[in-house]
Amino acid sequence: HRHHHLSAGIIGAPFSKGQPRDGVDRGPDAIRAAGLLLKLQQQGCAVKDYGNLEFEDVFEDAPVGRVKRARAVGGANQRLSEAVRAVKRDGHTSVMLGGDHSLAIGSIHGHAAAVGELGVVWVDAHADINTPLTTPTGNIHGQPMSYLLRELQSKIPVLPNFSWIKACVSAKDVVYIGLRDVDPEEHFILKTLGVKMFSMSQVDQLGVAKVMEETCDYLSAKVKKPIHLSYDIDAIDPSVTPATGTPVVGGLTYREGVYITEHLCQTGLLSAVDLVEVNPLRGHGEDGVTSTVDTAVALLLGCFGRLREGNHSSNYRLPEP
Ligand code: Z70
Ligand code: MN
Ligand code: MN
Ligand code: MN
Repeated sequence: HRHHHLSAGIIGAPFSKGQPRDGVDRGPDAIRAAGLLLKLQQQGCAVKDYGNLEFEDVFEDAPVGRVKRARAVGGANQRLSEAVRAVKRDGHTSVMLGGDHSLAIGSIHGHAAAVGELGVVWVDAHADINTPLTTPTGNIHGQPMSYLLRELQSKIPVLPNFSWIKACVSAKDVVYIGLRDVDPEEHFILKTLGVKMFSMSQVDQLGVAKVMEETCDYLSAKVKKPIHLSYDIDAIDPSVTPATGTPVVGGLTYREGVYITEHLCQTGLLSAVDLVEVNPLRGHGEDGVTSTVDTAVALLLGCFGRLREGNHSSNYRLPEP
């Protein structure tokens, strides 16, 4: 299987207002500084860096019910949606570097606007499916899936700067992997809608290879739709990726995390990727940040054809003596 046809369109989204901690807006530059672009190019991937999005300052952004900073989050995601749509129009696999996970609203919305129906693989310790009325924290990074799922729209109240959002994903087209910190209200939603999920228990039970085989069989059962991978770095165990806002013990190993990306790349259906919640101001010191950022890069390289067995380009010839 050759991968020279792959091209990445990279969008930096330095946005943190879907959650309360400073630093997650530094994720895109930290991931670039770890050599993402050069490493992608070295493995034969064409790369276009669209740079970092600039988000308007919002001066009056009082909570709406429980929901915090709705105007800022709504506006940022509208901008991101347009950017992802443009990257897809240009023919690239979209790579959105976050920023917090509220950015999945705009990323998935723009991807769906460009290509139509999607399969979504959501790799995360958390389900991020609270509605504005169930959220225990008010943080929108714990809610993005609720705005995107058609089946939940009757439960979503009007929010400022959210009126542009069109729910564009069906519950049957979503697979969760890595869950281990799910609120009761979220668990009710997942079970009521029958959302496919592989919690950490199922990863333990089945192994990651079986989880990925079942994930791809499930998403491609009827028609092969483009896949959107939304990867929260906190899915990986905090012993490996501590530099994130809400680390949760008992996560995916580095190897399991990378295997997910290798497998999805091999389907040939991977059409957009989010890599979110890398926070270089968290984690315990420089080593924790380096380990987190290097893991994020390894996950992205896996999305673009890197195999741990090694790779070579199709036109390589052994040197003649
Ligand atoms: C909780 C909420 C969350 C990430 C925390 C937490 C959600 N369920 N997501 N950290 N990345 O606030 O809704
Ligand atoms: Mn998340
Ligand atoms: Mn998470
Ligand atoms: Mn391929």
